[in-house]
Amino acid sequence: MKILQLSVLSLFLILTGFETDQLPALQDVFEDAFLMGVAIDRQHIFAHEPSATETVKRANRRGYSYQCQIIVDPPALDLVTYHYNSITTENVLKWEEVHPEPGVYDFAASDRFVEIGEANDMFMNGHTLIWHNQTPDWVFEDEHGNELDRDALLERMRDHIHMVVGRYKGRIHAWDVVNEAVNLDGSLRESRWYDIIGEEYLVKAFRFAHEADPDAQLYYNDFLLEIPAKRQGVIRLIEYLQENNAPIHGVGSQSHFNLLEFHDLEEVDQSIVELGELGIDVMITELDINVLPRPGSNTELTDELNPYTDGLPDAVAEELANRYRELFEIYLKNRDIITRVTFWNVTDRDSWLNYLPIEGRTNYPLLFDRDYQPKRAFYTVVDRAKEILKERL
Ligand code: 9MR
Repeated sequence: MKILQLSVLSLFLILTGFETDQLPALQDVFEDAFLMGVAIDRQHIFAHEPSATETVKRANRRGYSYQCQIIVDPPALDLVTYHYNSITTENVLKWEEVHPEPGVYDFAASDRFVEIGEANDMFMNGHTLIWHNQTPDWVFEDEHGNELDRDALLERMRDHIHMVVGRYKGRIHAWDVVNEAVNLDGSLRESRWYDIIGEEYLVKAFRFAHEADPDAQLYYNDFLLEIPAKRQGVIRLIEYLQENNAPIHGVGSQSHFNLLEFHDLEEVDQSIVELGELGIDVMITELDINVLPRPGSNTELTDELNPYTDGLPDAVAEELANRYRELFEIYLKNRDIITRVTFWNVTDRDSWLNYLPIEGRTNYPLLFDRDYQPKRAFYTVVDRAKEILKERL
């Protein structure tokens, strides 16, 4: 009798959709593996302040800034708090946004970011302190427009890091201290930081961040670490930091992939293993898969470069799902090395790949579509992760 009652109850639950309605949360599926994170921006941070539609500055890949409008996005914030246990600032802690003019700091967005993280008990990553991009020219110049000397720039760097990291001491858990300092061939990028201070700017940035918050986790972050020459350059950079006693605790592999020219998966795997040998945390920090053709030097928007304005064809959705599955198989295999996997943006609607390197395209790089719904790639990743993690129990 009891058995009959139970099966009637399960039938009822199945028929009413009670069990299937509850979408698995990524943070639960991957709980035993690594943190699951996402980059958020003003439209999420101010989601519950509907009057906060605003125009902000964005830089394209040539460093040219343009204005764009941000419209608040409450459903996306709900999705963030449901699925993720870590958040990263997409833009609001970059120099040009948090410190737009000499002596002028704007912490409104980052304060709110921290409140959201604390209210939801999330691991928070501040992106980024020292970068060649989205850093105003005045940072490198005196009041007459002359280039600063080494000591003056170091002082400016110290003030900025102390102010920003110090404000969130004990609250923001981790920082991408230096971003993208290495060229494709493995040499150091000749940014203005490098030109004026020399390679020691790297050590100094980490020291200043550590002074400002001795408990914060401090990371180096870069892209295309799947390419051996670049990876070797990043490994050399980290070893240089370690030899000079710079407090570095982790390395972020951005992981911006392209569906049409996908990296050799063995190199993806190899890069995680080799970075793990440095003895610091390894994170996947900006994961997405661009499904559109890469424009090369073209800057004109053409139909060829924007083929899926009416939706993603089934075959491409399938390919995207398979690529994500293969990546997560590698991440899960290396789960003793990887501490966090962070997606770069919440839904296809807010991905940077819609407006960079060409404005006005319709891209589909993430696990959630423009209507906040999980895509085939979401279910493929979740199902495979459940299988793998169950096998390992
Ligand atoms: O997603 C960011 C976009 O909104 C900005 O306009 C762009 C400007 O350079 O930066 C994007 O984020 C980048 C990140 O900070 C560093 N790695 C590459 C990311 C994508 O370009």
